[in-house]
Amino acid sequence: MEKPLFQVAKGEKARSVPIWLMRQAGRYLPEYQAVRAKYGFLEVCQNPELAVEVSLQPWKRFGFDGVILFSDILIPTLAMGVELDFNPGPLIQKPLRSAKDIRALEGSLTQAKNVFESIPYVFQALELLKKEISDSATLIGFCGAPFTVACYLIEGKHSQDFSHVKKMMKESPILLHILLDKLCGLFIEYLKSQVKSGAEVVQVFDTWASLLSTEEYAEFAYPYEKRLVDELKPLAPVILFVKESSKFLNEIKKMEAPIVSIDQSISLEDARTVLGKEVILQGNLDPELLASGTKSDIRRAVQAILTQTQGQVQGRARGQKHIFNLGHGVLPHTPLENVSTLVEEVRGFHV
Ligand code: 1CP
Repeated sequence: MEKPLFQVAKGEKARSVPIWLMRQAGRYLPEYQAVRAKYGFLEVCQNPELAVEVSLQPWKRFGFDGVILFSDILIPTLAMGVELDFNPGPLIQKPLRSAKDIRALEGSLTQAKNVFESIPYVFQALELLKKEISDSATLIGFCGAPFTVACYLIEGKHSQDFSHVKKMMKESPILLHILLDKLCGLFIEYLKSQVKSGAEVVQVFDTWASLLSTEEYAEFAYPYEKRLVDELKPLAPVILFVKESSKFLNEIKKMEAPIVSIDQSISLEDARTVLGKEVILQGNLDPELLASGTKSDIRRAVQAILTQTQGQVQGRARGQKHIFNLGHGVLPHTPLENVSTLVEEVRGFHV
């Protein structure tokens, strides 16, 4: 059977508009909370059976077209010896602040070349997931982009002002580039191994590129995103997510990523005007509207998005180079019935 998400991701026509949600597994689901009441977050990520169970929860409940591996963007840094915990966001024991810290990491990175053997549970989980979902949904792998992961490694945790990252950008940009380059090499191997283990589409998350000016984006984020996209796109469709990407769309256009995820700060129509006809767009319902809106707010917002991407223009369908998603991840306070309403409304739209 043809899978709509995989078809659209490959640039083919599908019989329906595919939908999945960033952060579709997680705290808003009672069945996820039940697993987390028994196991720590890292335990779930490192145990293939638990990771599979949690990855499948949103698919079983809502019937999304995609199943994303349950893990975190910091997990591959375990392969380079980073000491990591979560509460609930990432906590790094020894933040990287100096040339010495980064040089020490370089040694571990050389050893981490074989990411497949260093963190086998990720790839085992993908193989199990592929067997479970086979032709019923598309399996999505992912990694963080080097800049976003470097932010956590340098700050040590979520930061309000990212002052250490900004300091490194100004005072030792070469050091930052060394770190970004090392992470990029690791993530290319990581995503290639995910594809070998069954991931059919991969998404690169550059959440904290949103901190950057256009010039800084061009220097510290774009080249590494581009390397990841260039290396992976011959193997699988690649989705690029950059938070607040509207300010970088002219740069992103040059990257020729097959799929670009757009947040709610710009309409998909305007994003397409900049990015061109060929690109596949993902997005862009506001996660806050999904969490706090009424059913009719949600239905109206879905129709507005679908009319932009699927609507008829002078009798000709605009085509469907669109994967329905949110502008960013599902918020923990999102009511389950709002997610059901969203899926129902997208499913009810006839292309
Ligand atoms: O149970 C818990 O309390 C842990 C909360 C949690 C969850 C459910 C974390 C810690 N990570 C995850 C899963 C996760 N993280 C997935 C799973 C697949 C899915 O359903 O989508 C993915 C893709 C991520 C990616 C991720 N982690 C990003 C990029 C995407 C984004 O939303 O911007 C980022 C920035 C992180 C860091 C992170 N890990 C966890 C938290 C709470 C955070 C954010 C912390 C912060 O605000 O800085």
